Amino acid sequence: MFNPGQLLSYGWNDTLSDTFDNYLTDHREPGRVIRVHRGQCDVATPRGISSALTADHVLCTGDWVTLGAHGDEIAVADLLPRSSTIVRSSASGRSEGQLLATNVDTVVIAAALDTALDLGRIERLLALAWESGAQPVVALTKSDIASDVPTAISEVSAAAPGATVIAVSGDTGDGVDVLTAVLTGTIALIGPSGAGKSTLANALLGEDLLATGRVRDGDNKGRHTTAHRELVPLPHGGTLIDTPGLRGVGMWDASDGIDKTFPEIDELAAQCRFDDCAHESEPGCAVRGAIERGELPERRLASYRKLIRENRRIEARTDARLRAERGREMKAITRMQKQMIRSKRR
Ligand SMILES: Nc1nc2c(ncn2[C@@H]2O[C@H](COP(=O)(O)OP(=O)(O)OP(=O)(O)O)[C@@H](O)[C@H]2O)c(=O)[nH]1
Ligand SMILES: [Mg+2]
Ligand SMILES: [Zn+2]
Repeated sequence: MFNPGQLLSYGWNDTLSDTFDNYLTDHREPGRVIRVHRGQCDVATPRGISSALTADHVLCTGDWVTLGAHGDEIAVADLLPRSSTIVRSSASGRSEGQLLATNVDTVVIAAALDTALDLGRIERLLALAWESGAQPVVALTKSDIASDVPTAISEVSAAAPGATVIAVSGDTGDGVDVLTAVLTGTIALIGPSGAGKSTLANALLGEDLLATGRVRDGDNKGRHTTAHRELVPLPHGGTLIDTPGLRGVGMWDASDGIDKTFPEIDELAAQCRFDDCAHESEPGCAVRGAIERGELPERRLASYRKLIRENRRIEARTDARLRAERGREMKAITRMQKQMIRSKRR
């Protein structure tokens, strides 16, 4: 029988054991990526943490891999299929998505109560989280210095159907037990810089393992203290991925995630008279009806529209890139065919 050793504290389970059966030969070892550097990564293995070359793989913290010998060094041999991926459109605006974390079961969206609530941002992060396949939870952090926690909870809950909203303080530990109770498997903390992700992570870990940094005076924005995505084992089972503060959160092929973030709009839209209702001034529009009756905040519809529009733009850009790639492939094929014909003539 294979002995997972230290991998047990990095999320190893029976399902993984079955999956790895297809990958593990005599010379391969299983591992989980805990941190990615340039061309290299730190991997948890049955025997401890090992450094490995990434070879040609595009890896992310949370990935399950196999390791093999590569000359004198160790390299990642296989990347196993991911059970979930958190992806945003890359900050540089290129037409590729950027992976934030993989194989995550619970996404903890951190929003601090020392700044004005940004419901739109929370909805963005929820769309990303739902799209990833993991279960989102919203943690309203710094509850110890908040003026009106109950109002914040009810406002955020209205913007987060299907997700649990919990007020916590990484400083005093308030609410941390409630949060722990809803977390399963691998959890990833995401949110803006200064939201208190690393402070909360330390509270969940029960020790100050991760660096935290003071926010700026005046606007309470963070200083991007966490620079790397990092996976650490939790003391009572499960694993945690802390991530650097997000500057912008662009949608990335997230139409399902957006629908799950706004389920009530989807439901109402099904009752509109016209199938292609844009919920603007069409007669028999159930969405506008709900807004007029005060049942759906206008803000929710505007936020939904914004994310849908953005997602379409990204999709169009990706399509353009794929078309261009296909065009290049076709040209290469044509060139090859011409060369073949020429060489036959010779
Ligand atoms: N009062 C109070 N302050 C907190 C709490 N959580 C975090 N802070 C403070 O907020 C600041 C930022 O906390 P971090 O945990 O570093 O924030 P972060 O989200 O990890 O930020 P980045 O790593 O930059 O993305 C620090 O000064 C923390 O002490 C809390 O629950 N209560
Ligand atoms: Mg941090
Ligand atoms: Zn309508």
